[in-house]
Amino acid sequence: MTTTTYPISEEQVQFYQENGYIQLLNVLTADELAQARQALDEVMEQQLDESHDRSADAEYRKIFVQKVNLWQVHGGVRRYVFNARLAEIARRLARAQTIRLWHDHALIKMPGDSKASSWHQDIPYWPMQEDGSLSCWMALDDVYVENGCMAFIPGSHRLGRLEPINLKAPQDLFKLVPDEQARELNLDFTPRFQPMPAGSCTFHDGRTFHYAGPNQSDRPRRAIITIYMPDEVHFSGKPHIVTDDLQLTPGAALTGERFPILAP
Ligand SMILES: O=C(O)CCC(=O)C(=O)O
Repeated sequence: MTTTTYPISEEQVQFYQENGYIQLLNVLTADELAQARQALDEVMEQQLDESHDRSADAEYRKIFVQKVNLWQVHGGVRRYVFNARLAEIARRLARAQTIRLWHDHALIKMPGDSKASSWHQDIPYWPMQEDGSLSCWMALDDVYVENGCMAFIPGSHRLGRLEPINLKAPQDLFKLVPDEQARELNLDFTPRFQPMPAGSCTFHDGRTFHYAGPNQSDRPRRAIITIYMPDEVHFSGKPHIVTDDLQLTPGAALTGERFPILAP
C-alpha cells in the first residue's frame, strides 16, 4: 500500500468534470515507475488464457497488444493496480464516496504498429447501467504524438453514450454526433494531444472521445490503464470479457472479489 498522496485541487476536479479528462504529471515515484515497468515486461512473457490475452487477433495487434486483468496473474501488477494514491485521485475526480476496480489492461503499441487507436468512447463497450466510470492511462514510456500519446475532445463526455466503434474497421465517431447537440454544447472538436513523461497519466471519463495515433518510433509505447467504477455500478447485461463467466443478471451490482474496493 502507498501512503503518500498526490494533492488534487478543487480547480483540477472542476477541470475534469467540465472537460471529461485531465493530465497529471509525475504521479508515480521513480521506484514505482521502475516496478511497474518490470511487472509489465514480466507479465508480457507469461502465457495467458483468452480471458486475459486479446492479442491473438492479428488485425487488433496492428493497433496494440492488449492484455486484461493482469492484477489477477502478476503480483507486481497487482501492487500497481492497488496503488491507493491513484485510486484516491479517481475518487476525488469522480466526486465519489468509494472507488472499485472495473479492470486493468496493458496497451502496448509496438514499433511499426501501423494503426491508430481510432476515436472512440469506452462506456459503450462496458456492461454498465450508470455512467461515470473512468480510466487512468499511465505512461510507462515518455509519450508524444509520434509514438501514440492520447488525445481528447474536451467536453465530449456531455454527449452521453453513442454507438460502439469497431476499432478494427473504424467508423467515424464524429459522424455519430447529432449537429444540434454539438451546437447546444458548444463543443470544439480540436483534439487536445497529451504528450507527457513516463510516470505521468491522464484520467478520462468513459464517455470522453479519445484517440492515440500509430507508434512511428523505434521503441514500444507501454501504457497500463486502470479503470475505476465510482460508488455502486450495476450490470447492464451486455457481453464483456470481464463479466462473461460470472452469470450476472441485469441489474446486479458489480461488487465482490472481481471488483475490489480500491479507495478509500
Ligand atoms: O492507448 C491507446 O492506444 C488507446 C487507449 C484507450 O483507448 C483507452 O485507454 O481507453
